[in-house]
Amino acid sequence: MRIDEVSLLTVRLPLRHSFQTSSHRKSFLRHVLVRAVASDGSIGWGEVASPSDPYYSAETVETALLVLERYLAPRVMGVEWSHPDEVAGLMSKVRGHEFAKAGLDIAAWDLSSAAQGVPLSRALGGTRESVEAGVSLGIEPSIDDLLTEVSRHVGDGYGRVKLKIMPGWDVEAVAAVRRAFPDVVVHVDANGAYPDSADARDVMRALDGQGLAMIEQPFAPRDFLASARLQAEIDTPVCLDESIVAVHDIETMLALDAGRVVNIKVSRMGGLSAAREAHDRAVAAGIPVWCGGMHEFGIGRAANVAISSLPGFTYPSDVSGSDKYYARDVIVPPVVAHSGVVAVPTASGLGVVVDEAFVRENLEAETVVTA
Ligand code: OSB
Ligand code: MG
Repeated sequence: MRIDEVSLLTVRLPLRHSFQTSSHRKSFLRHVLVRAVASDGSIGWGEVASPSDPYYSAETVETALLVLERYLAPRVMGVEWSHPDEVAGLMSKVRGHEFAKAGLDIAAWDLSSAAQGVPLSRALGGTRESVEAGVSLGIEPSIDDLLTEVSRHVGDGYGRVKLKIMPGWDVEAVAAVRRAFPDVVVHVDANGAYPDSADARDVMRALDGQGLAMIEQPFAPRDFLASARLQAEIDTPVCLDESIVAVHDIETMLALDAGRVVNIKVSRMGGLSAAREAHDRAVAAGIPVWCGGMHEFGIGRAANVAISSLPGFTYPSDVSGSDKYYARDVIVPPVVAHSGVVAVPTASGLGVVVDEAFVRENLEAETVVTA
């Protein structure tokens, strides 16, 4: 295959419910959709799910646009390839910028699986026909508001709930949810908000007694040692998210016993090729994985569903239905969860139809890169 043209479409969608993590609050999202045109005229879609601001990782929407336009698209365009892993290889000279790379990588996987006439999930080695989804709930103004949110999603059939925590919003909020919903699988995600301090370790020890499935990213992304010291003190598995940007980071985690679960995010790792490799490495080491999300629009969401169909994804993924976040999605039909389960598309490629008219109605900017 050969990609001859890449359009970068910056699309803005409002969130149905504003979302707060330990670092920031947002009420709308801007993602860059990647429309790659192959030499045979076929079209592949990808999504850059970077947040607008550099608070989750160093990337932003603007850095992704710059790096795609100036470095990544020119490296990939006009080059013949037979497998999307080669596209990841072409981009590997560029250091970092994983979210930007993921946009083009997903488009390449879409093109190649569609050309073979197989669903993306099968092209990746996926074996499941449906995947279990969980919801990620932000920091709410009060514990009552949080309980209302949990109740709404449990009522929708989701059986796994992730609660965002930060210093001052942790043990009490989690205990209230545990009391009200003792049968729901709960885990917490700190997005690296805790310092490596005695106070933070007290909080983690208190959380350790709450029957949580895992504690996600308690400490700063590069602080594998703090994470390892905590894992040695508590029984609850530590899960790493922001720390795992490359497969090498999984090796570091294993060598230090800095965590016992990996959140694999397609965006954070630079695409589906890297996510699949991370899955294989974790499975070989006996480490369970699950697929994290970045509030993706439908294209990135479909990629997350596809990777979640691989056998090592044994814990419910953050691939809730599009309706959790958006009144209307960029794909038709949107991703739908029934009783917390999402069907893996059976049509070839990403297996979803992009609503280009709706994309254009919500377009902020467009850049077309040609060879
Ligand atoms: O840490 O998993 C995270 C969203 C933005 C930034 C970081 C994270 C998240 C989520 C979203 O938790 C999960 C989803 O897409 O449903
Ligand atoms: Mg996380």
